[in-house]
Amino acid sequence: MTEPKVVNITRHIYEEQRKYPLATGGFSGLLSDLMLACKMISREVNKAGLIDILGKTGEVNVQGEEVAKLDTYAHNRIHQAMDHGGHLCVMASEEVADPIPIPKEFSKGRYVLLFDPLDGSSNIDSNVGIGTIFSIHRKVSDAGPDGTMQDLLQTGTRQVCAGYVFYGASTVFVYTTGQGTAAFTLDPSVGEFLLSSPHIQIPRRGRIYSVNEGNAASWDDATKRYIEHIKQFDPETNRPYTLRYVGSLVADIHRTLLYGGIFLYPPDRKSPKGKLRLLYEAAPMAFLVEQAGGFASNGTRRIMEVEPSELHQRTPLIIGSPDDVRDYEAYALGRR
Ligand code: AHM
Ligand code: MG
Repeated sequence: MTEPKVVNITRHIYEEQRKYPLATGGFSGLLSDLMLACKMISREVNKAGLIDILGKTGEVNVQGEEVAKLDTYAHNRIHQAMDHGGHLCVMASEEVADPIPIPKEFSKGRYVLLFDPLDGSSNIDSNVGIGTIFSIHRKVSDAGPDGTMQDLLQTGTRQVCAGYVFYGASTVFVYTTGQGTAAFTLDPSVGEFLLSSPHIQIPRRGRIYSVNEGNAASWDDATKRYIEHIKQFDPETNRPYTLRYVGSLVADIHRTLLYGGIFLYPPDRKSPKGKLRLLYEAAPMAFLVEQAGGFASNGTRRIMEVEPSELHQRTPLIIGSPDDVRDYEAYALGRR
């Protein structure tokens, strides 16, 4: 019997690039720097439950360093892994208000990285899955080697890569460079992400909806009517849908990619523009889900085409199986 082929991320990128010569070796270097940081975050997330035993936030560890909160730790790990590799010209993090320049002493590259270091951080203490989300663009400004706001504020359609790492029962990395969406699972015994699904394909229609229904009283009328619709009894159209909501975007999107259905974070009174961030959350997830055959909308427009005007811009996000998201849009556009 022959052994199954084992494909790690480097080999996957190499094989993809032979088929579609999109990027150079620099790109796989960028991704492996990022994955090293994510493996370290994964290790810390796994230890989080031991925090009472090993020491609390604010305490000083054996090296005399402050023990950082997990989301600060995740931000610092990625920042430190990515600022000197020579691949990036600028970064931005959901945790930091302003763009993060590449220090003068390091050479600058032609890529731009936006990341949410630890999304769903309210779930950390309860051992629920959380994740890192990222989005990569090419540098478009030509004033000099440093990246600018113009490089950071690009529409989703211009992403060259997007992905997330899901720290769940196992650690899973899902990414796209525009040639489909592939998933890898971290084998902790060898410290490598190994290919587990070469082409994730989301069902055209699902039967799961995912939304914080606690906000229902302050949704707009279209959202209320759509959610009422999918809860009606009609076995021929597989209704009512069933509800699953983790409250960690990465966990909710991961399930949606695998099983289909719809995830919604619509506007409400507390968050009139939606809660999620366009550049760190919505656009990368939209790219991943579209590459798996799904669709992402802000209610009336394709997320991938929304032009950002600020780094931390928020947006409504309706994402998942294409037929389900189009149904929601029909309500939002007043067609149903
Ligand atoms: P965060 O970036 O502060 O962690 O917030 C984003 C998270 C998402 O992971 C999740 O989809 C959403 O917030 C849940 O919000 P809510 O608790 O309002 O349902
Ligand atoms: Mg977030």
